[in-house]
Amino acid sequence: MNLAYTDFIFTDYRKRVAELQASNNPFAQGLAYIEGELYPINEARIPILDQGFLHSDLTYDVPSIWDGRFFRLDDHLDRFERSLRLLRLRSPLDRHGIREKLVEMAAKSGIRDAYVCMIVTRGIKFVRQYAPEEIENNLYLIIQPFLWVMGEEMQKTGGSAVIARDVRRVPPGAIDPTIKNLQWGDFVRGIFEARDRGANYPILTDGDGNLTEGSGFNVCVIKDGVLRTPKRGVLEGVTRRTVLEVAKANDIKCHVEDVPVSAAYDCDELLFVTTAGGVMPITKLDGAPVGNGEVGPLTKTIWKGYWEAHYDPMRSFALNY
Ligand code: PDG
Repeated sequence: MNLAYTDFIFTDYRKRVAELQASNNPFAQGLAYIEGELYPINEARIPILDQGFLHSDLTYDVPSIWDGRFFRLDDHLDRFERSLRLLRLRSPLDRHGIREKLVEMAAKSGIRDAYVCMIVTRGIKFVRQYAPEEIENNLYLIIQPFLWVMGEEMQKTGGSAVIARDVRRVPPGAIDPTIKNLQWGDFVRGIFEARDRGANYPILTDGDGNLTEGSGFNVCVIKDGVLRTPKRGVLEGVTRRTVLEVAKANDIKCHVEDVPVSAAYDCDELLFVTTAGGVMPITKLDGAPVGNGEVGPLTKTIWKGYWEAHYDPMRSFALNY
């Protein structure tokens, strides 16, 4: 039998998905916490006057649960708390409260592989009329079955990408990309451009000849055994951090620095990394093969190490269902 490298996680994952689909738990498709109440995901509604909706005045974060274990939750909470502080937002539940609620929600749903989302919005008062201290902020929590920016089939062969030329990444002086935000105007344009050019994903530049990131993922290029990933103009991804740790443990040299666009055209291996999908190989860029056009050996090493890390008690903890 011809085993794909992706079978390492997907064989068991597919069985868990089938079990979840057969479950009659009302929360099996997901659940949401809104103003203190839990709702099945399809019945969950937000107030129309929420400034998160009207002005995208919010921040959010996305950790994951894999095979019944919460992965790097504290790292996501650290980033979330920093984002809240910088945006002058206060979560109605503190860090401990969010943690407890998410654990409770996951257990209630029975979802063993989850995309987890926490959002704090400004609430219903607009900052044009009220000072931040006068505004009560809203917290939303969501647990859904795991979402894949790149699914199993595409991971086997690698996806295709373009370097966007119609749109650049919003500059950090306009919107700070280290504060996780849902101002996705540049990414949405990038996704349309990628599709128009027959590809799956866009990579956005900083408009000054350097790579930044793509629509929901960090970018890594590998050349002559050295991994490089852009330092500025990007979200400092938790997945990227794990990837750097795994790479170092495998004697792959890593640099977080400015990465010129030319490095993407001239690399051996190209990968996108995000919580919602993990390590995603890109084997075609602007219509041309990346390296030899196949998923490369270092990508496979990093991919495996990334998923192994999900069972490391230093990085994850088991939930009681
Ligand atoms: N850069 C951006 C702009 C992101 O939105 C994300 C995560 C990352 C990098 C990677 O960060 P981390 O490794 O901490 O996950 N975005 C996921 C993707 C969702 C999607 O549907 O595209 C998220 O926001 O859930």
